[in-house]
Order: sequence, then structure tokens, then C-alpha cells
Amino acid sequence: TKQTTSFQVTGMTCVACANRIEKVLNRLEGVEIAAVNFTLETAKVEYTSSVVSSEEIIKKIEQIGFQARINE
Ligand code: 9UX
Repeated sequence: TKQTTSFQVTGMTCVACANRIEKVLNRLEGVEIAAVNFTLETAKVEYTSSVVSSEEIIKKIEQIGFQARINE
């Protein structure tokens, strides 16, 4: 099933941070499209939930030095 989740991302200090996160997420297995907004501090990710989970997406963002949580 395809799912779209919005994450709140903190720790980005310049717009290149957003580009870094976006690139990493777009290379992650199961992710269809990732769009990171530096100003809004959000990551909108469309993914196949049988391949990758929201927890794994959060883990990946944290691995490269940022904090993420699901945006309710
Ligand atoms: Mo900007 Mo971010 O110089 O990972 S790219 S701080």
C-alpha cells in the first residue's frame, strides 16, 4: 500500500540540509517521493508501507544527524 506521511524535522540549519535529507530519503528502498521543506521543517514522504515503515524513515533521518517525528 502506498502511504504519504508528513514528518516534522528539526536540526536543519541551512537549505542544503534539506537537500541532503531529501537525497538520502529518495535513495531509500520503498520511498517513491520525498520532499523536504527547510522553512516549514517538514518532510513529506510517499512510500510503499510493505517495504519501508515510517519508523525506518525516522531512523534514516536521525542517522544523518537530524531529529524527526510524525507530524500529527
Ligand atoms: Mo548546511 Mo546542513 O552548511 O547538513 S548542509 S548545515
